[in-house]
Amino acid sequence: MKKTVLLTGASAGFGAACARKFRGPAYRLILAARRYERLEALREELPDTEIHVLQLDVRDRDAVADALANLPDAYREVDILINNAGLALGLEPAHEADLENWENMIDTNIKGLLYCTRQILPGMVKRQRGHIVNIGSVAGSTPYPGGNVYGATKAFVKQFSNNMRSDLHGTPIRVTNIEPGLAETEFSIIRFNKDIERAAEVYRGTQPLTGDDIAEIIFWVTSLPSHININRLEVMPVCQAWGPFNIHREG
Ligand code: NDP
Ligand code: 8X3
Repeated sequence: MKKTVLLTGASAGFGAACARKFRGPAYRLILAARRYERLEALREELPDTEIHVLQLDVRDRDAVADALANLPDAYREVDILINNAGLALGLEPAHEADLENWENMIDTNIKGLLYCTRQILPGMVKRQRGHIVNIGSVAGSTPYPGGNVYGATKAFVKQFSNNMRSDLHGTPIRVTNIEPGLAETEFSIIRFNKDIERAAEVYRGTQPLTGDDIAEIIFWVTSLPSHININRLEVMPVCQAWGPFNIHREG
């Protein structure tokens, strides 16, 4: 049976890579993000795939509720929710960090994820089928200087995933938290406010994870036999061990 996948943050990085990985006749995709033209470009790139494009800011509670309550008929029954939209802003220590950046990360990484989940989950429970894949981070477990609120939002995502799985115990619904380490996407460009050189320095001399690597993992966890639940999956490139500053660089 064809599965419906709701993918937040589909306009770049892991999300766009997931759209490409889930292309084809087995899935119908709801692609959500703020940058509508990027989503339209993806739809044009994937003509063999049923796609509904949703311009959505996950921080807007009413907009999320409205958009997800009024999906076109064919897309109403979401089988897989990939809560991927998220960001880090800044790397300043807690005593110097920008409060607006903190609020933005909390609103996106925590509250946005909750708004989407709360809207989609009742239907999954009613239908007795579904899989929620949250995108956490190694930063949710490993502290690092300047990771303060970003890491705390991802710790929230990890524990919320665990607790949600407890709530759903006894149902067939699966919950997975994917926890990537160093991955080259637009993540650092956003974190450093479009300072391209500073962002490039994060990956200099390394072979980081790619969006395709993470999409492969998400596809795998959602394709496993239905009695298997991957609870947490932490993944780093080989050049990284345990923290964003513990990276082996060539040259
Ligand atoms: P990118 O910056 O490449 O992509 C982020 C995506 O999130 C974009 O599609 C962006 O779309 C979307 N997004 C951001 N804010 C909002 C919002 N308010 N409403 C809707 N969509 C939003 O980064 P990644 O692909 O790397 O990041 C994806 C997830 O992976 C994030 O949750 C991030 O924290 C996590 N992660 C990333 C790692 C990395 O090293 N790259 C490692 C571990 C976790 P738009 O701007 O169009 O709205
Ligand atoms: C992104 C990975 O290590 O930069 O979640 O926080 S890290």
